[in-house]
Amino acid sequence: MTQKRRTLIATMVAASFAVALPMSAMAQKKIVLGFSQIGAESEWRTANTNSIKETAAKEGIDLKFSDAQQKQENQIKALRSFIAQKVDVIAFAPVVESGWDTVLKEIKAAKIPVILTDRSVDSKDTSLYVTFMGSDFTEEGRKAGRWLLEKVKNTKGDVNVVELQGTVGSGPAIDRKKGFEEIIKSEPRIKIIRSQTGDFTRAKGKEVMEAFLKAEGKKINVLYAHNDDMAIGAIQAIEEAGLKPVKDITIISVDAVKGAFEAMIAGKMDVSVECSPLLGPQLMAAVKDLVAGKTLPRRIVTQEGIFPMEVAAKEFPNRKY
Ligand code: GYE
Repeated sequence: MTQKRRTLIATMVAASFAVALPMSAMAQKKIVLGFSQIGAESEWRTANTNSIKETAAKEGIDLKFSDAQQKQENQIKALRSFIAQKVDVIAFAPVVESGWDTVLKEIKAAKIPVILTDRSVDSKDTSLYVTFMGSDFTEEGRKAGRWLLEKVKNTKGDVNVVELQGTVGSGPAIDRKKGFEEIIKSEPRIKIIRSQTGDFTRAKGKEVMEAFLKAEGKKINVLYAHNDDMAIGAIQAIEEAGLKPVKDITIISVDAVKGAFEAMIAGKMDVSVECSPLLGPQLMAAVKDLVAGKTLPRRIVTQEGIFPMEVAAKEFPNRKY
């Protein structure tokens, strides 16, 4: 073979590779992600689901999405079905903190990596999951508490708080209570006179606030709700009882979803502590990194702020959820 011919063949082979490579890349198997969502209990959750679905589609990840309707048993079933389907990665937002060890061990035995998103688990064996990405709920509770301390610092007399807790046993309910209490204990005038779960929904928030109003009436000075949906339900109850939110009862809430901004602009909510549901991009990035064999940080914390009603109208156009 002449030198010239050899070079020609070499060039042809190289050229055919150049064409063949992107085609084989295209034919490459898509990453399959099993995601078990808690439910659709709040505006926050809907935004979270949308963020996850949209980003998976954009990143070309095959998402197996399952809605547990706020029941742990449904989540456990979904996780087991992801094992059976041999997905590449499992991610889930655990509705409550406890009771996951058995299923997490099954997943580990199947060698499927687990990412916790939004809420965490209380498993002692931290090798059962790779990372936990989401907010610092205790800090959110502290932010709510600090806002209240500042609000009452030049006033006199008791500050009677009623608290609407999130889902019993869930990370955000436990930690938002803890963080708030940690801060308000420095001011003995602030007292939580009633505290009950409203399960993070508007309907329950309204129902429980009605009961609080019946029992305590005008004694109530402040409502601390663990999410905006419950606060919005409670605002309805307050108005129906002939009282004025903000004026008669200070309303403090968490999430800072659009509904809260609308309430603040309407003068019916004092403040909402931000909790971002837009976890899709960081989740999909983590899934890709995992499949590529990279090591993830054990904890990925979402950065967030706090929005009092005075800034609501100005901030509203910038809100994405
Ligand atoms: O605050 C609430 C939702 O886990 C952070 O769940 C989430 C909480 C959020 O239902 O609105």
